[in-house]
Amino acid sequence: MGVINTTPDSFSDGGQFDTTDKAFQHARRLISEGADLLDIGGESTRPGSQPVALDEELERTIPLIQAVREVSDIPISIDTNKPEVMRAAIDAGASIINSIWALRLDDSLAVAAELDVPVCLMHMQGTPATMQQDPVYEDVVAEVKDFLAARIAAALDAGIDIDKIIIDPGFGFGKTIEHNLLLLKSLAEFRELGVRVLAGLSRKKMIGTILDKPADQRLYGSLSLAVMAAMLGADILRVHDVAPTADAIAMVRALGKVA
Ligand code: PT1
Repeated sequence: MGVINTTPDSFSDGGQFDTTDKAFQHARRLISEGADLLDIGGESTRPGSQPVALDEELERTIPLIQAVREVSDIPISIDTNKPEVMRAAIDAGASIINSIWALRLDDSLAVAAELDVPVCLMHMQGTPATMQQDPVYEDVVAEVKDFLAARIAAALDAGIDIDKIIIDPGFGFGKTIEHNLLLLKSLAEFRELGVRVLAGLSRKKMIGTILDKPADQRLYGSLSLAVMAAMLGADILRVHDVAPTADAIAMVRALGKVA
C-alpha cells in the first residue's frame, strides 16, 4: 500500500489544484513502482495534528481519486473517519475504507457496512492531537488485541463480512517506542484474530528515535521494519517508498516458497 500525501505544504502557494496535481504524479510513480494499492487521505493523523473540515477533506481527496481512476484500476483506500468522505470516495472509485478510528466515530460503521467494501480497523489510544503525550498500557499487546477483537465483533454485527475486515495495531498512535516494538515483536499473534493484518511503520518516529535521523533519512530503517513485519505475517504494508519495499518483500516471499 503506497501512501499519497494530499496536504498542501506551507511552502507552496499553488493551492489545492497544484497539490492535487503533485499527488497525482506521485500516485502514477507509486503505481509504476509496483504498488498493489494506494492509500489516499485528506486529513493528517500524525501526532499533534488537528482535524480538518469536511469540505477541505473532500476537495483534497475526491478529485485525486477521480484522476487516478482515469489512468489506472489500482485499488484505492480512503483514509478517513467521516461518513460523507467515505461515500464520496467510494462513489469516485475508491474500494477500501481505512479508519484510524476503527469506525468508532458518528455513524461510520453503519455507512461502511452499507457501502459494502473492505475496511481497515486500526487501534489508537487517545486522539491524534494528544495521543503521544503520555501513552500508558499495562499489557500493550493484550490491550490492542482485545480492542481489535471487539472492533471485529462490532463490524461483523454491523453486517460486514469477515473477509472484508483488515486489522492494524496502529504503530505510533498513542504508543511509546517500547509499545511499538512490543507490538511488532508480537505481530504474528494478531493473525489469531482470523483477518488480514496491515502494518504502517514507514518513516515513523520510532525509526527516527532509534537511528537519530529525520524523516527523509529513514529509508533503511523503514525497509528493515517492513521485512520484519512481512516475516511476522503482515498481509499489507503501508509505505512511502514502494520500489525498495517491493524488492525487500520479494526477498521475503522467496524465502516463503522453499520447503
Ligand atoms: C497507519 C497509518 C494510517 N498511519 C493505517 N492508516 C498514518 N491503517 C496514517 C510517527 O510516529 O499506521 N495505519 N494512516 C500516519 N500516521 C502517523 C502516526 C505518522 C505516527 C507518523 C507517526 O512518526
